[in-house]
Amino acid sequence: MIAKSLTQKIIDAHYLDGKKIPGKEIALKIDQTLTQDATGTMAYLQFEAIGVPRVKTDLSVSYVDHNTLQSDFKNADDHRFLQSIAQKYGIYFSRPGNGICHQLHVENFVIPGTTLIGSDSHTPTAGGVGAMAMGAGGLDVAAAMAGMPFRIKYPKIMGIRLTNELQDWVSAKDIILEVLRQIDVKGGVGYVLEYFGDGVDTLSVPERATITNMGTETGATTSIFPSDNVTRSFMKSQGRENNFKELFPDQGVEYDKVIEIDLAELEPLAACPHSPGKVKPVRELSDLPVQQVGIGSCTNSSLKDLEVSARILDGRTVSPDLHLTVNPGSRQVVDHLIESGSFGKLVNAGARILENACGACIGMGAAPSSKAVSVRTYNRNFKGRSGTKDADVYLVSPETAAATALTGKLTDPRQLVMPYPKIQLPETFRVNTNMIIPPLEPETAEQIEIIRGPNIAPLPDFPPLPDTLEGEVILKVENDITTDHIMPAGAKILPFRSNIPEISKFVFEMVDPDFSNRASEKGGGFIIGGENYGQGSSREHAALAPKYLGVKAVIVKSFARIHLANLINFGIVPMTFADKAEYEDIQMGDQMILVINDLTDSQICLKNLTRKKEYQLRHSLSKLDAQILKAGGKLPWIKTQV
Ligand code: MIC
Ligand code: SF4
Repeated sequence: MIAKSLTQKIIDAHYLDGKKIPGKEIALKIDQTLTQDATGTMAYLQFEAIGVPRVKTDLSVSYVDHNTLQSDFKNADDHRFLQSIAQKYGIYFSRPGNGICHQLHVENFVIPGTTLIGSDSHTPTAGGVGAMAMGAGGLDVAAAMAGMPFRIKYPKIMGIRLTNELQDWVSAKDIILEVLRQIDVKGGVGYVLEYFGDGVDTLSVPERATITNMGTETGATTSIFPSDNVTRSFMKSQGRENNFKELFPDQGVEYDKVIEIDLAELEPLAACPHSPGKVKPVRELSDLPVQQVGIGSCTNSSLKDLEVSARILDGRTVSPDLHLTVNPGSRQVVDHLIESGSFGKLVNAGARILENACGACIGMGAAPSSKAVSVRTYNRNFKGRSGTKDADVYLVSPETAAATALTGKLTDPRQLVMPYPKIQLPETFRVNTNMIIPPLEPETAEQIEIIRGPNIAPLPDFPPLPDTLEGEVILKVENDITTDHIMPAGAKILPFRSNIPEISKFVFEMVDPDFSNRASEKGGGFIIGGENYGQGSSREHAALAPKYLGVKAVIVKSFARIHLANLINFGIVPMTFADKAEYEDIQMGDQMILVINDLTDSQICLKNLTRKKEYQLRHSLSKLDAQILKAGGKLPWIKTQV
């Protein structure tokens, strides 16, 4: 018998069909789903359109954590819509202010050995509890709620061996930053990252969750830790021991690739602007003046993260040269901080306490000043994401962030003259689920009326694709274009997530402010891009809004996984160059023709009428993907199936 990895065990237990060969498509049964409000409104509009009376998963949860600024009626309308949808369709609803979806899911719902998909790219956070948890577009989550399988490319497995133990002042964030230093933002594509080795035993579940959370930034399908005694104690401390299941890889499992991290050798690290993969030791960056520090986000807002920060700040004052924001992961975290007195320590040191929500991480308030250096415990530092175009964002551990908050300069926390505050997690957490509304009984649920404010626009209709796509190149972009470039977030734009006509006016706003107008005028066209196109978020608006503007095909050197799936779901043809050098040849304004009558053919020809040239294209579309594309996208395709 072949020794199996954690991932292979979970896949085998959820396998429905497909070839278990790396890169080939397989279908999985999905046990749990989660959504957050910024992607959830669209996901539930699509779920409604599919037309099943109640979710078919074991558990589905709708969180509200992104759009909580409520500068006008729009966010609040979305919240009411989401709450009524949850009640109608058998979904748990986590009320606004309860906390960040990933932190809450780890506290309340994750079960080792299960499958989870979420309409948020950091859903792999749950891999810290031994679940196979993946980010997906909202439509894929809607389909899973309707009981349909989730399709992924069968992954390769990268074993990450952790040995020894972290030194004082070095923490889980530095481990994932080291992974990023080694494999960068594309190194995880096609892989699941599995952690093993004796170093694993030294990490608590929230620390593991920090690592699996930010594994997303490597492009990996997901990341996972075994479910061991540490997991058992954590679940017990959350009153959920009955959900515990042990899960280990088989002895002698062979990984497709192995990387090694000696925890004892690690030092405080930082990801430099503007990529989570540009990692350097903090000591090499010391003395850089800093204007803002942010502690929190789904990466580092657990009790341990905020306790450590509070103890470092205890009795001192945040440097007058900067301001410090803290966004706790959940009410449970806050409750414990109050109990231990640490909340007061943060407040008295001068921290600006934000809501238990995504907040500054997604540019919802607390934008840094012009040309500021902002040091954050978050997971993404893409240009402009903070809300300030010319700000430089560094990603660090809570220890480094708190030390920096005191000195006003990027500071290696080992320079602080104090003993390292070692945090003991509570044996029993203060569990209080009163802000999570459980599903209604089916008879009562049926009576619920869905509440739709004026910001909830109906879904646009997309017709089947013709055999020939014609048009101009309306945009040419470089490598590593993120979904934050394609469909920016932030306080101005996020409120339109349930309104495609409105949000589409902001597509590529930071790259080319004219894009949306030009696309509409020209009746759409083609986008040409470089490597890793669409990295970052799971937001399907990065496909849906360009589609609304008439984008027909995106032709690039390579794609990021979730965005590729989203393009297919919304009927935009995704192709890659057979010869990457041909990217250079094509210019904005070139007239193109792409014949797609047979998408099962692995070679497709792109004609450039302006330059009188032909280019060979490749794709990784399965037969099913081809059908979905031709139908105009996944929703019309599902309708043909029902
Ligand atoms: C993000 O961190 O970029 C987000 C906002 O959480 C996104 C989801 C979204 O765009 O709504 C993600 O990571 O998937
Ligand atoms: Fe929210 Fe930021 Fe986490 Fe995305 S990365 S889920 S915006 S906290």
